[in-house]
Amino acid sequence: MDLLEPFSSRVDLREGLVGTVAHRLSRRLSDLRGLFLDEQARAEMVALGDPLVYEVFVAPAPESEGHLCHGVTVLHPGRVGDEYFMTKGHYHQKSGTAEVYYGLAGTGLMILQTRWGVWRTVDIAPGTVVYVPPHWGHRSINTGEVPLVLLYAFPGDAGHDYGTIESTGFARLVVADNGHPSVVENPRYAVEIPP
Ligand code: PAN
Ligand code: ZN
Repeated sequence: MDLLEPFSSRVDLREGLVGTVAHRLSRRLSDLRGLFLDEQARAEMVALGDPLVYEVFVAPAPESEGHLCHGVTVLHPGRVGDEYFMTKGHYHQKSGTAEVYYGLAGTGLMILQTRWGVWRTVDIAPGTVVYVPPHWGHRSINTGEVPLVLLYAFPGDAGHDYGTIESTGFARLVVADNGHPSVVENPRYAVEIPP
């Protein structure tokens, strides 16, 4: 039996996760080609400075069965056209694995979607716990003016499928309408064909 030493990290609302951190993953707007509806606006923003959209601070839990991968996502405020900054979004590769998110700072939404087009949105703010049940794809969206900071934990063997969302998108977009978040149909959404 491999016995892992207990460890702890600390959440800093500006710095993300500090202390015991395995790695830090940064996504700039240049990494998010094709994610936003207004591709021209995205390309212009990349040329004008390529803002940091989000960072994921990953605690050093093994990515294998029995463990709990966890960390902190810091999603910055901003918009591409009318669309708020958001994460790429994914399904778990091992589809029957769930996830828990906990809102630490900022305000936003999570959009969750099944492979057959059922979608839901859930508001997230400090103190909100969101349960992402097995089989639901998920994406976080910052609809506020300050970073949206989220703690997450999911089974170590879950894995990530980004390709499906890259090809289908989510059924809904979250856009600013007179300064307020509005959930609208995604004209590019392509539902998957059930097997
Ligand atoms: C989270 C996400 C994180 C970044 O840890 O990975 O918020 O979002 P993307 O992975 O969609 O870029 C999670 O849901 N892990 O399973
Ligand atoms: Zn996930």
